[in-house]
Amino acid sequence: MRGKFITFEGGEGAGKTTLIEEIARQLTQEGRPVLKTREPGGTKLGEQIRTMLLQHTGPVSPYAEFSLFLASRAQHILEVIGPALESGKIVLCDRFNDSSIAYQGAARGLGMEQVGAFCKFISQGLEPELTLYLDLDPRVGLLRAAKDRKQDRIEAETIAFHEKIREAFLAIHKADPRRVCLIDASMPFPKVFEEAMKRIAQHV
Ligand code: Z5A
Repeated sequence: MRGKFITFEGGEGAGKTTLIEEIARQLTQEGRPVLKTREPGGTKLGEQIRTMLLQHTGPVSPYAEFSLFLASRAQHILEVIGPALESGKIVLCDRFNDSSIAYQGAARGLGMEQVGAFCKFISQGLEPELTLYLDLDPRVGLLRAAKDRKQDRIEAETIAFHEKIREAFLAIHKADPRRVCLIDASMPFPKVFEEAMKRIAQHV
């Protein structure tokens, strides 16, 4: 692959979307080819799956939920991420395998290792070379997210659920600090951006 695959992870309202926008603007200004995308979503099929995952009312089996995230990812790699990397782009992706490991593996209780193994299979070994994990107290993140819009099905989970997600991301960072860089997302946004650009400059 000629491009660079960079993912952004964190709990609700940590600032991923805002950060990706700014990084894309900066890299584009520098004349670099950039593609912004997100999970679940990024393709027509993936966006339909996203609506099902976030807006469905009534009980959802954690296995069904996980399978839908994987389906969205497989299509995303085929249609968007793979071709962009082949053509030499810097792909900035809002969430990827680490989200499945944290949300479905840890918080939904399917097991981080098990979920990790399925993710590896579905993503056919494709791994980000850099992951920026925005670490934030979930109470603060949920308040930030609530300012902009109505809560979705996953955001509406208990605070204990969101705390498990943070613990899982911290464990993922601890297990692979070379790939997964932790950024303190409680800092003012310009500091978060500066820190993120420093990390990215080491890779692009
Ligand atoms: N999910 C899963 O369970 N399994 C999986 O495998 C995958 C995903 C791939 C996707 O929804 C959901 O799917 C998500 C995980 C789950 N859970 N939920 N719900 P999403 O994409 O809609 O949710 P999100 O990724 O958490 O997006 P978000 O809530 O919009 O958060 P964000 O993108 O990290 O934050 P933001 O929109 O950039 O910022 C939120 C607000 O904070 C906004 O007003 C900003 O101006 C403000 N902000 C940003 N940075 C700062 C700083 N530094 N200080 C103060 N305020 C700030």
